[in-house]
Amino acid sequence: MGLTDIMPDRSTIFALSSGRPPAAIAVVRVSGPNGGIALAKLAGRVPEPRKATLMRLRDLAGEVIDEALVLWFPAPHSETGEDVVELQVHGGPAVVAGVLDALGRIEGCRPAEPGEFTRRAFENGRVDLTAVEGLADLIAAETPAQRRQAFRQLKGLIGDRAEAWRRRLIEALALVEARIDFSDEADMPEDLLGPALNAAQQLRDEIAAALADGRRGERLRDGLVVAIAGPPNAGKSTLFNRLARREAAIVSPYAGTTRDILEVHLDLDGYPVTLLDTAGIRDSVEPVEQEGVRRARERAATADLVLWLCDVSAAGRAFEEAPDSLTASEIWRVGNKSDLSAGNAQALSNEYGFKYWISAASGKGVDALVTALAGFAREYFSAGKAGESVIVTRARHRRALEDTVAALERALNEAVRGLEREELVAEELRVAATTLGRLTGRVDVEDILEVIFRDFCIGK
Ligand SMILES: Nc1nc2c(ncn2[C@@H]2O[C@H](COP(=O)(O)OP(=O)(O)OP(=O)(O)O)[C@@H](O)[C@H]2O)c(=O)[nH]1
Ligand SMILES: [Mg+2]
Repeated sequence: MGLTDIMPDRSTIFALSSGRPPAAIAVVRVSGPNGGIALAKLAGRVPEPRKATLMRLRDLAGEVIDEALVLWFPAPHSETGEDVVELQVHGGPAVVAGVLDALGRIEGCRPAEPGEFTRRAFENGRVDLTAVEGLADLIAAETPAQRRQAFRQLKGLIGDRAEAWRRRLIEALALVEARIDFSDEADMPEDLLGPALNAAQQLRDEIAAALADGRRGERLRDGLVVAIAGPPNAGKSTLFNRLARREAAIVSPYAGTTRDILEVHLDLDGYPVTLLDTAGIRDSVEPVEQEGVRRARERAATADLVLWLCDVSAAGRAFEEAPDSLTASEIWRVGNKSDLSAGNAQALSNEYGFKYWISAASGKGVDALVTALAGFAREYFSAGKAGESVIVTRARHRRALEDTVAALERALNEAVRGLEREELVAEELRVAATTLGRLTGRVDVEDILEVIFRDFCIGK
């Protein structure tokens, strides 16, 4: 039983699946029991399954709307598991409106809600929850690395792994339950608990190892956070705009210009980076600026990397200030306004410990900084064991796996406290299987248990 078998919605849904018209081509999809009827009404007949067929589409009054490439996927061999029609029409607004209008007039057909096609695919067991998320990530992917990760997830990298773990867990559970149920029988194998506990231990270790990934998968989805911070007027917003390649932030000669945190998404060598511009950090009595400084400190503290920017022409003042209060895992000191500095760049740079020496206004030295940022991102995302893909890409996955490990831990602890506690062991294994099932949306422990018990041979 799937999660949502309780009240299946039998209506036939349709939607424009491609982007906003006008476009060369628009794709309209229909899914549901009346898909064939709808197709017959619009195109006059239902073509051969899975074969692109050129057909005239007519409205209900018989007027031709367009000539379309039509695809017919009868259930269950379709994306949603239902009867599916795909109409590739010319992507003009009036064509699309005409097709949608004609479909809306057919009995049992209605416009789809957002995500409803995918929801039906899930309800009909065509995809699991992690694949649904992978699909959403693939559509949202902005960089090649994000795309690759999303595609792997769509194709079951975490879903298949979780399902295999869950099966093994339920097999272990079956052993424990068999011991409880058949403990009176003389010819019951002696040790059912031992193998069950071994399996539980192994699973706990494997899942814990998958969790120890430095959260790289989640970061790849959201982007590595790089915050530009530093004293007021250092040129933070100027650098931010240069990296963003647009005038996103207000730049002015007045210290204390930026108050809110600004954010842009960058693609650095295929890796996603979320770049933040923050308020210049200083003691201020002005309440709005104070709040800006508070936010700046907070976001910089949790960033993966802080670019601590200083105005090198303000010698002896601002750039002495060390970002002591910042607890970010990595901080690079960047000297800015090199064009205004008369002194020997290298000497100054060494003296004040600048890692980079740039002019945000002219762009000098910024390329080297960008290259270093890309290198930082690449290193961050490829820090794992060679050839091993991260499987956890969302907090939801992490929570489910952590809960599973905790339940396995409790099961193992119960077993240590005495073999007579097998009922409690079984209970915790059941909890572990259910939490793991939340990951993929499969929660049918009983079904699998039955299958296992059917070929369980306890002297019978
Ligand atoms: N000569 C020179 N001026 C620069 C450079 N970078 C920024 N400036 C100027 O410095 C002033 C402050 O720049 P901003 O980018 O607003 O500085 P900020 O660090 O964002 O300032 P706050 O938001 O107030 O903290 C502006 O007048 C910029 O034009 C640079 O590399 N060289
Ligand atoms: Mg600013």
